[in-house]
Amino acid sequence: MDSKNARKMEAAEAFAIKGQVKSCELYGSGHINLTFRLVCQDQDQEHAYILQQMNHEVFKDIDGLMKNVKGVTSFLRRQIVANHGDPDRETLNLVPTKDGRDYYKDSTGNYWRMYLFVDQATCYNLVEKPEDFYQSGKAFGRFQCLLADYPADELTETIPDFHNTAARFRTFQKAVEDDVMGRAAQVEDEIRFIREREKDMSLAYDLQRAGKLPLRVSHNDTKLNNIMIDDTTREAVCIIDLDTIMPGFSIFDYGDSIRFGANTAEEDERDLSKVSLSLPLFDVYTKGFLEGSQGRLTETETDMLPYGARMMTLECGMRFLTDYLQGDVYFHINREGHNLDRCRTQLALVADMERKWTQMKDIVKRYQG
Ligand code: ADP
Ligand code: GN1
Ligand code: MG
Repeated sequence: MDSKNARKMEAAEAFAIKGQVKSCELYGSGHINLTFRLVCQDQDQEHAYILQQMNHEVFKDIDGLMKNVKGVTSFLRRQIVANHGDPDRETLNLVPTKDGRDYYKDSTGNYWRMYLFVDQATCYNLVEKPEDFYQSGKAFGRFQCLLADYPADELTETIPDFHNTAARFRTFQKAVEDDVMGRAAQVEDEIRFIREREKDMSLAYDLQRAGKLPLRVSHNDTKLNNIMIDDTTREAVCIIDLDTIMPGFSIFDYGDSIRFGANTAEEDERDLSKVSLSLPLFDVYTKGFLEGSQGRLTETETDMLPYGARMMTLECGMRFLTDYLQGDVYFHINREGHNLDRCRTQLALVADMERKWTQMKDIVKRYQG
């Protein structure tokens, strides 16, 4: 067994699993953690789990992060039970280690956690049915309502300035200036595109400072593959990837879902002619999100939804380009130039949103009520 496999098995065995490990394979398409599907055999029964090696380069305070996950999942579990739902499927459930902890530090200093595997549900990278996207809008809108009563002061800010786009821009400028990989000359068009939009980047925080945009406990990473759609009922059954739950803006939770799910192409599509904002998908998600939010959003928040979508897309494109310039040190890549491909889809999508700006505004107005 090589050392990576040995560590994975060491980690799996540290948790209170049922039966013997049968298989443990890489799983999913997340960009940050290393995720495995673990299957254990207990006599004639199989039990499946998600085993994750957490990225402690990205998340510096693993203990604080895991306190957030534990706190939020316990809080959600109580609400699901009160509503007669299925708490083993409708929220993430941490599996404790054999000595009763929420995570495990292995012999080489890596951090691991385990969740029950949510079966018969799928995470999509592209919307297959518009109804699924409507359901995910409703679920993310509702999720923010559920978290409205969560004590925000108990949350650790797992990545400071996570959606502070102006701060992200400063990091981007520095990456262009340093140009450690000698790649800047090759991406002048993309750099110019981003720089031309600098003035819009601080609007959300400016409004917040002026008391016009509330900070809310939000998910902050609401892309379609962070929500599980039930294979039978086609309802959004479980919101996953809770690493970035912290105070943020509702418009950015909405916006990140649009960025990923209302794109007619995948996030890393190389053929940019396939990239566009689908207005029908924008429409159904907006409907779902506003229904799920149950009238809790202020007028300014609703007015700012299209801005949230455009800003999350621009910010994400800028983050991919920053990482490309810095040598692909943040997002996992599977091929040469992967982060540049991702950046280009995001910038193409921003350009299309700018072309469709009036229609986006009109759709939001229609559901504003
Ligand atoms: P990352 O931060 O790297 O995106 P995620 O927590 O989103 O990691 O997990 C990566 C993928 O693993 C998800 O997109 C999903 O496909 C799968 N996954 C995560 N948790 C579960 C779970 N409890 N049950 C089933 N699949 C899961
Ligand atoms: C990362 O962890 P994952 O793959 O769900 C990233 C998001 C980006 C997204 C782009 C902690 O999300 O912020 O929007 O990639 N998560 C973190 O696909 O940086
Ligand atoms: Mg994820």
